[in-house]
Amino acid sequence: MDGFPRFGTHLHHPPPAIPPNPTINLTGAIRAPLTVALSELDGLPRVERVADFHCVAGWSTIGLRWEGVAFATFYRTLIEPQLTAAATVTHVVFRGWDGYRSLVFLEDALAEDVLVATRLDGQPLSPEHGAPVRLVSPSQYGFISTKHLRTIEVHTRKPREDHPYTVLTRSHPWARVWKEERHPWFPAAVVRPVYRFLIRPIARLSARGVR
Ligand SMILES: Nc1nc2c(c(=O)[nH]1)N[C@H]1C(S)=C(S)[C@@H](COP(=O)(O)O)O[C@H]1N2
Ligand SMILES: [Mo]
Repeated sequence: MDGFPRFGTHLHHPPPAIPPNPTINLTGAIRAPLTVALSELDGLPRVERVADFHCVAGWSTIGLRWEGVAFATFYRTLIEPQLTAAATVTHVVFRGWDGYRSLVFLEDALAEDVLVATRLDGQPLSPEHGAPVRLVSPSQYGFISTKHLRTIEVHTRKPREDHPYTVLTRSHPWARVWKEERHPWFPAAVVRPVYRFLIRPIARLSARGVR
């Protein structure tokens, strides 16, 4: 696709309101809930990654340049020291200020290309692409990459789904792009035409939400 559409379950809704001094809240298998000020990200090593971005629906944008902190660095520095004794984290939930959430295996979240991103193509993240900070996991389909990151939860087993997923929009737990893991049950060739049909209306509705 030319350009990078705003895309997601927000549809025509505008980007969520962000408080003046946003924090990332950490919860789950840690000793006590913790808030991380976004300014604390500046104290961590920053990285830049150029990557393609693939939505499970079938569109891709080539060569986006993200800047931020590697999630692995964020995890090792800010989360791991807070884990309760004997906690073996298996899953991580990323929640956005708009109520969106993604569920990721810890080992996938720790992959070296996964970022807590604050900038895209040399600019601070725009409201349509996830301001003030978003997850970016370019090797996985876009639904993993929660925008407007608000809360990170660490879990020691798979948490229960809190979304009323329909059969068709059920998400693949790994969502690896190179394996074309678009759907947990149906082969990619089956869901591809259905999802593709949805690209235009979703992109159009999503764009309306920021005008
Ligand atoms: N907070 C939030 N994050 C989200 C979504 C959303 O609706 N809300 N949609 C996901 C989906 S399905 C995709 S493909 C990407 C799209 O990112 P973009 O809008 O920056 O193109 O964001 C993901 N992250
Ligand atoms: Mo998507």
